[in-house]
Amino acid sequence: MEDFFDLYRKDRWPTIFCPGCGVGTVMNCFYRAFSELDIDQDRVVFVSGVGCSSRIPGYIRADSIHTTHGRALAVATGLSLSNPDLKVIVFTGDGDLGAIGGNHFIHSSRRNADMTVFCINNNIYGMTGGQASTTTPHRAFSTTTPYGNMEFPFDLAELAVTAGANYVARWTVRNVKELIGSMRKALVKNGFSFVEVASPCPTGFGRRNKMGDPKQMYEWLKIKSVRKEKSEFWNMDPVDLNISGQITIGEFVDRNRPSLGSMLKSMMNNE
Ligand SMILES: Cc1ncc(C[n+]2csc(CCOP(=O)(O)OP(=O)(O)O)c2C)c(N)n1
Ligand code: SF4
Repeated sequence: MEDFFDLYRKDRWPTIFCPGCGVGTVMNCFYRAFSELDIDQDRVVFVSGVGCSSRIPGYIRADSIHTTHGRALAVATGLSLSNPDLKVIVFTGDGDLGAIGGNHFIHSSRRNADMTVFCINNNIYGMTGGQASTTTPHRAFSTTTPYGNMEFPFDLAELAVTAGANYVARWTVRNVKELIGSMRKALVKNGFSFVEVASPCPTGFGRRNKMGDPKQMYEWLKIKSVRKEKSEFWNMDPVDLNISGQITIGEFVDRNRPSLGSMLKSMMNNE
C-alpha cells in the first residue's frame, strides 16, 4: 500500500470520534500493521456490529458489512466458511462483543473460526451514552450503575484463551509499538486471532468516573497496566483480578490448533 489514503475513505472524514477518544489511535495502529503486510485489499472483508468502535470499517476503503449490534462474529463466521479465500477482519467494542454478542465470542473462540478480531475495550457503551457493559469495573459509575457497579467484569482476553482461540493479546492505546506488532501477528494467523485494546472513552466513562481529561485517562491506563510477566494476578481467581483494578497486558497465547475452515475442508475431502 502506497500511503495512508489508499486505505482510508478520506471523503468520510471527519470521523464521529470525540476528542481524546482512543478509537482513532487503534485505527491508525491498524493502518501501520496492515500496510506492513502484503494483504490484497480486494480479498479483505471488514465486519462490525454497532458502536463507536464498530464504525472503523466505514472509514476503510474495502468491502465491509455493518451488521446488527452483537452479530459481527456470526456474520464473519459465515463469510469465512463460505469463501475461505477471504481475509475476514472484525472491529468491535466490549458491549458489542462481550455483552449482546458474548455467546458468539465464546463459540467463535471455541470453534477457532477463521477471522481476526480487534476489540476496543473502553469499559462502557460509548455510543449510546455510557451504560454499563460486561467490562465495566466493579464499583464504577455509569448511567445504569448510578450507585456504582455491583457486578464483576469479564476478562475478554482470558475468555478467548480459555475457549480456544489461536492467538490472544491485550494492550492499551499507550502501547502502540506492541499493539502494532500484535495486530500484524493476528492478521497472518490461521484460525481465531484476538487483540483487545484498553482504550479511553472520556465522554461516556471518564467524565462520570471523574477521571479528568483525556490526557489523565491515558496516564491512568499507564498506571493500571502491568505486563503479564510481572503480574501476580494473571490466571488467578477473576475476582482477585478485578478487585486489583489491574489491566494485564501482553501476549497470552500463540498456538496452532486447526481452524474451523481447515477442519471443514478436510472432512469434505474425507481426510
Ligand atoms: C439490538 C440492539 N440493541 C441495542 C442497541 C443500542 N446500542 C447501540 S451501540 C450499543 C453499545 C455499544 O457499546 P460498545 O460495543 O462497547 O461500543 P462503543 O460505542 O463503546 O465503542 C448499544 C447498546 C442496538 N443498536 N441494537
Ligand atoms: S462516546 Fe466514547 S467511545 Fe464513542 S467516540 Fe466518544 S469517546 Fe469515543
